[in-house]
Amino acid sequence: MSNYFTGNEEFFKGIGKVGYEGKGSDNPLAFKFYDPDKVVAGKTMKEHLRFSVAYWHSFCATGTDPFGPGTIVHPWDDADPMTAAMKKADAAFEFTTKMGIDYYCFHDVDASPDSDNLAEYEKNYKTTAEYLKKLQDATGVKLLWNTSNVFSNPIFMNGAASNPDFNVLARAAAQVKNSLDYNVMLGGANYVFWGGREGYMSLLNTDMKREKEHIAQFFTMARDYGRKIGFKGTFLIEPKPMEPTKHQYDFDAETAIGFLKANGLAEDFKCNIEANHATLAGHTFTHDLQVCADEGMLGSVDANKGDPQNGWDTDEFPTSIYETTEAMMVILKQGGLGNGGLNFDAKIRRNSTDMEDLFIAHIGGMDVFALGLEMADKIITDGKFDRMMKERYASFDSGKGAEFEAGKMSLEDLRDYAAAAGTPAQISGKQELLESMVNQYLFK
Ligand code: XUL
Ligand code: CO
Repeated sequence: MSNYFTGNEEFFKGIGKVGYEGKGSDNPLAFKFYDPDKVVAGKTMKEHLRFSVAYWHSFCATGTDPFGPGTIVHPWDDADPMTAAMKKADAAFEFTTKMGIDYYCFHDVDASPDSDNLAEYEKNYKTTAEYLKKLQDATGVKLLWNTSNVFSNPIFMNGAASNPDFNVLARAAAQVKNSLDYNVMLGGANYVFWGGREGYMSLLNTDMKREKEHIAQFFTMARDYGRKIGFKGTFLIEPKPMEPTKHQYDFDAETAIGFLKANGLAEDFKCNIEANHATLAGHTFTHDLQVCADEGMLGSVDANKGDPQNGWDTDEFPTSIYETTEAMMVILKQGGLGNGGLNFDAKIRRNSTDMEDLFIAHIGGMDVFALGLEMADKIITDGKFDRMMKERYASFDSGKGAEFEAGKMSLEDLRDYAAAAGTPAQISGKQELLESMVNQYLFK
């Protein structure tokens, strides 16, 4: 088993490399649908899906909730914070290589011990990043993105780039600078900004206009610095409507894209769409994906799911074949994720306490996306949905409809056309038929 990890100690003992066994397999530690080298729509599943492991949920979270302490024990914990960081990195790369996943994502303080003292923070981060580089080189695992956690430390209780205190904003900038430096060193494909505490709880103490201007300035400086030091990847904004603040500024994809365009950032930034954030915003996952795809702004995905009965970010592993099929339809139609990927920003439940549960959760998530990819490809290749969509808008393909689209008609022209055409006939949207057709693909 030693070829599956490079650390000093094996943490996930008794679990080897996860392989594909097919849908008939009873082995919980095998893929049923994800067959990495299988070619679908001209590329292997591995190339399409570009899975990534989230450091924070997988190797840091212990299952704490507001009602009780952690339940999940990490054998890589250590009383000395730097020793713990190295052991955690070993565990992360052991897990990722055993899963056959090519990418990982991390926040600065997931991997490296935080400190209020900037010099100590920087010293820790340097040592950790150098160790991560060694593990990347040894395993071939790559960095999909990193980011700075400028929301957990109490310093950031009033926000980071939106903080009313310039001193805190500068401290956040220091963390972002460090993360960009190490992103370049580690060959990161993207750099993420999730809003953290960039939002407000009450307008009675918040100058919203000024805070948003500060965020735009902050992003501009980060973009300029990143490009200066050779960051060639994509900057990503990860929208979320609420939590931790009552109102997050990057509410949803539409809002984030509008903000980027208004501030001259759309060339360098795209969106990282998280399923559970889209649903918290009152949208579907597919809605936010489609909004981005339509604008050429879909950069990457945080693959997870919420709970339809819960109004918060439960960050569960994806299991819905309907959601993944629709998501993969959007992704395939836009020609793939480019240098983005599917990052499992998902955590095992508080009472999932066996070491193997982390594997089982990722296997389930990868399988449901692999199946979604195959189904999306079938649906797109068959072309029935596209034909029905085209037919629905056919009145704009020729005649006056086409003239309207080309901007060749006035409001008076439309009035005269309506008068001549008479009362429009009812045309069914055929929603139930389309929904049933999806089931025919999934279960035939
Ligand atoms: C929080 C969230 C973050 C980002 C990275 O809801 O999704 O983990 O993905 O900061
Ligand atoms: Co996320």
